Amino acid sequence: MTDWRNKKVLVAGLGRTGVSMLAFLTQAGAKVAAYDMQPDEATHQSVLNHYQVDIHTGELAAVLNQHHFDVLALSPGISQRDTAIVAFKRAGGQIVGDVAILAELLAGSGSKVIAITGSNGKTTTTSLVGFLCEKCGLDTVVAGNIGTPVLEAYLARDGKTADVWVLELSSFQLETTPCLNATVATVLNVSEDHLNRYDDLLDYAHSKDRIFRGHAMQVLNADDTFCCAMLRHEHNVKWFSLQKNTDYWLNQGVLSAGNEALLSFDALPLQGKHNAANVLAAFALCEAIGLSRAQLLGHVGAFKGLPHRVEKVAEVNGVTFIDDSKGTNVGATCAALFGLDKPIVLIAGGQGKGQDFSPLQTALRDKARAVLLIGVDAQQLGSVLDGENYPVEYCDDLPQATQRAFALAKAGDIVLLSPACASYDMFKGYAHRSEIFIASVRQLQDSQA
Ligand code: UMA
Ligand code: ADP
Repeated sequence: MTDWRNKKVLVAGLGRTGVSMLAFLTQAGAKVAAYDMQPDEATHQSVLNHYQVDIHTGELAAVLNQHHFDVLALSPGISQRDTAIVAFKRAGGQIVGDVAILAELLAGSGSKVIAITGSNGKTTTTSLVGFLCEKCGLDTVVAGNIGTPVLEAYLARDGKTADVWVLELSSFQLETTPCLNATVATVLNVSEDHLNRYDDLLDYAHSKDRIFRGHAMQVLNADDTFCCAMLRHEHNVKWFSLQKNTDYWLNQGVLSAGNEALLSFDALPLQGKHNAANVLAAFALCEAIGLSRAQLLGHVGAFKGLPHRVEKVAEVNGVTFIDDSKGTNVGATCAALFGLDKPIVLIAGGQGKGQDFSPLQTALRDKARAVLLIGVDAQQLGSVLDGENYPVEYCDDLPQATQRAFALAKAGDIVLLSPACASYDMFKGYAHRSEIFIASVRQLQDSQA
């Protein structure tokens, strides 16, 4: 266990993670300073009110050159490839992240750790696993990329151990986690995202693969080439699949464990086949820590899914409106399209993050009634869909796209908002984008009443 006393630590990034690391490290006796290139005004003041620390701003390189630190405690939003950080490491400095600190604290505590990453489905699967663990009577902590930083959750326990920690981990958080040693871990899938921070898809996949370091049992997606390549022969492994007869699979609409039928996916209040994959992974993870199949089957039907993730908003004149504003990359939107079995008018576009949009061609073929595009990278997305057998139109904003989608849809169709893009060019975030979509649908409903 690291002895933090008198270690000189610079906490870099004063978002939620940074503040939680500051709180933990101060309590652990480290000599802490903080850095943020541009701290939020309220956070800056609140940190000064609670801690006696220097807060550095501006260029990280200048701060690291002017002061001596033993350790840099990095927030996930800051890449270790920053030249100042590379130089710091080369000079013998140590890098640490909040998940690595938690892993050390939990070692030998008796708590089980379920760790979940993947390009898509992390939050849904983490919430479902947390829900099932709680319903099965375990003292459960759910933390990580889902929202509550792991050390904030740890400090809130005030020394009380938990039965199980369910951690949603991003590739960023895994970059600073040398060995999580989870009880069981999964990479749900790998598709393009965050490529501005990695050399290529393989580099990004490598960072996700770090989740298996230690003795973790593996839960792997048999339908995903990257996940298959993550198999470690010395580890226990369980497979899940939407196609193949594996440990947990979807057999003609029935969630199954090998040859045992568990329940029909249609009986669950979740939309889209990708959610069947999330449920199968959740079963594998929960059974790996000893929860019984009978108990899990008793509770899974009560999980309603999460907002803005393939969520039904309303039906207007036979047209179903579905909100998948959290579909912020191509892989997510493809999964949403593949998982819905009706003709679709898709509303997409926003900030494309440099992604390759071409997988959307196949996902839309034979299924799209029309595609309506909005946002800064609309033309880039549209150029990939040129020459397909459905109309592609450009709209000024989301309300206009929603109205136009309704005009083009036929009774029995779905209007799906699944942008495959980030939202920040036009909205405050994906939840704000949903709000505008839902308000536009309500207006349509009123106009038809
Ligand atoms: N900052 C710098 N220098 C930089 C970048 C950021 O100083 O180069 C500063 C910013 O000015 C800001 C602070 O760092 O004040 C923000 O830190 P952060 O970006 O690490 O964010 P946190 O508030 O600590 O939130 C992080 C995760 N954010 C990111 O990974 C970007 C949250 O995931 C996570 O919920 C939280 O920790 C708790 O674990 C968000 C996210 O978008 C939801 N994650 C990505 C995703 O899901 O795709 C990975
Ligand atoms: P994450 O936390 O990884 O962003 P979420 O559970 O929030 O994942 O889901 C985000 C979006 O990803 C959903 O709106 C849906 O479009 C898509 N999605 C969810 N689960 C999966 C999955 N297992 N495979 C592919 N796409 C998925």
